[in-house]
Amino acid sequence: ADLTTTIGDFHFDNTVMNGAGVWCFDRDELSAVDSSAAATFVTKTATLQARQGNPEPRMAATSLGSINSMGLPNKGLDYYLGVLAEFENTHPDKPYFLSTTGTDPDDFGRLFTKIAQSNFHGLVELNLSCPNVVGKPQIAYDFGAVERILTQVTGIYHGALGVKLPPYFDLVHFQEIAAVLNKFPLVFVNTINSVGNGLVIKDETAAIAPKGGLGGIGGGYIKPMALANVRTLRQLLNPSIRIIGTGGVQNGRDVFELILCGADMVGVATQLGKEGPKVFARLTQELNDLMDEKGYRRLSDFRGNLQVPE
Ligand code: RRO
Repeated sequence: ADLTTTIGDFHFDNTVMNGAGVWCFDRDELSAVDSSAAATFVTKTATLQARQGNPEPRMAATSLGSINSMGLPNKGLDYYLGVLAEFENTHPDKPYFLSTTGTDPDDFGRLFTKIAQSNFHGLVELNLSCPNVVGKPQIAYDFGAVERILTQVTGIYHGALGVKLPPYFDLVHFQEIAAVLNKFPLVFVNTINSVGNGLVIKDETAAIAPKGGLGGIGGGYIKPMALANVRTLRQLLNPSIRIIGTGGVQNGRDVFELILCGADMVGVATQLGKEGPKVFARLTQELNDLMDEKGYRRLSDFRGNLQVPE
């Protein structure tokens, strides 16, 4: 089947990619995803300065998914811009994603001034949903803050821009975030980040150390929330805003369901961590087989076509 997809003016020859945070910390990890069947990659979320992140243990896998409180460890914006320049030179027709965020209100202007002055010509994913920086709330649960940041960023940066959102759980919140996002020339939203501040226990001890054991939940636990967020935002956002669906993908059927809810591209994080970059070839094959069975030849044959019983 034809698994090509489009976000803004960018064309991709497949529909699966990594979710930010997994297999994207440095050039070696990004290179492994680049060489896999993935359509492209997104970098680890970059801040102005490199960060060490939270104390270990800060990530744990379970049979049902994962918990993490990494705390935004990354090599800094300049590093990722440098690596992206290499990949963009080597693969001029392959679009890449840079993930970035601020930890202070005045970071955003500086980040996007730097990106605008760089040679980067891919897509920027502004992460408004990190749950794990001690003392910093998830930005996108504050709708006024989202509007202020996007007003500033879109005044500085005119390249392809999208946002990474946390899961929402109330229909009023879906309406409020969509109303804000629809005011800006975004080309995509990526939904969802991990479900913030869950708790996993092993024996009598929290599985991770930071924040008293609380961390972002990923994997199979969160697939229903990912589907609901993709579906509902697809119904509320301007049609020009494409959707990257992320959350709970373990097999080709999960990729199919996110697209059925309206996703244009699908992110894989927890399962990529468990399986490594060969996961992309498996997911691609499984999606292909499922589409063959159903007689679908391209993603647009079923994208957004979720049926609901009468
Ligand atoms: O680094 C992290 O702790 C982290 C980030 Br920035 C994020 O956006 N989502 C997540 O689950 N972990």
